[in-house]
Amino acid sequence: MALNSYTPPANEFKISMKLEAQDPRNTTSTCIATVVGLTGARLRLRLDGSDNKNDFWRLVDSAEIQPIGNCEKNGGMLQPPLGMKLEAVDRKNPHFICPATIGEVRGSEVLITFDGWRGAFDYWCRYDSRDIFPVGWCSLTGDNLQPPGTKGKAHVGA
Ligand code: MLZ
Repeated sequence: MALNSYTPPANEFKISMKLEAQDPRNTTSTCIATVVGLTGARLRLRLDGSDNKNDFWRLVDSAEIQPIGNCEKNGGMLQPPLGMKLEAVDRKNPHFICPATIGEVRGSEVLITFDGWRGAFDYWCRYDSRDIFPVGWCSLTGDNLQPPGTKGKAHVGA
């Protein structure tokens, strides 16, 4: 492996710019990421839908980051990051909105799994279902967000 030359690549990125990045935990998957920090010739990146616990750093000219549109241009499919978090209606107890995790994606369908509960409450729905919300939704609307359960799967990424 060659060392990098003494002429570092120019860093023309700005905070909050979006790009396509390989998911570091799942390198066959390309996701949308946001520049959340700049250090010299490196970018601090956060996959959209992920939290600040999984930030990663890439050199500005890394092949693992590409401009938006690159994946589609090459016939690829953008993916949500592994363990994208959300708040979801418990369809067996529809008065409850609970912390949840995407367990699997198939085309436009997503598998909703409830944090701290075994599979009994899981369901498949479309990605644009009105039963699923981004993290922070309940605190915006004033709905009561249930605490996670204490059984079964813990939170992915925690
Ligand atoms: N009382 C019920 C509520 C479970 C709610 C789970 N939500 C994901 C029970 O304990 O089965």
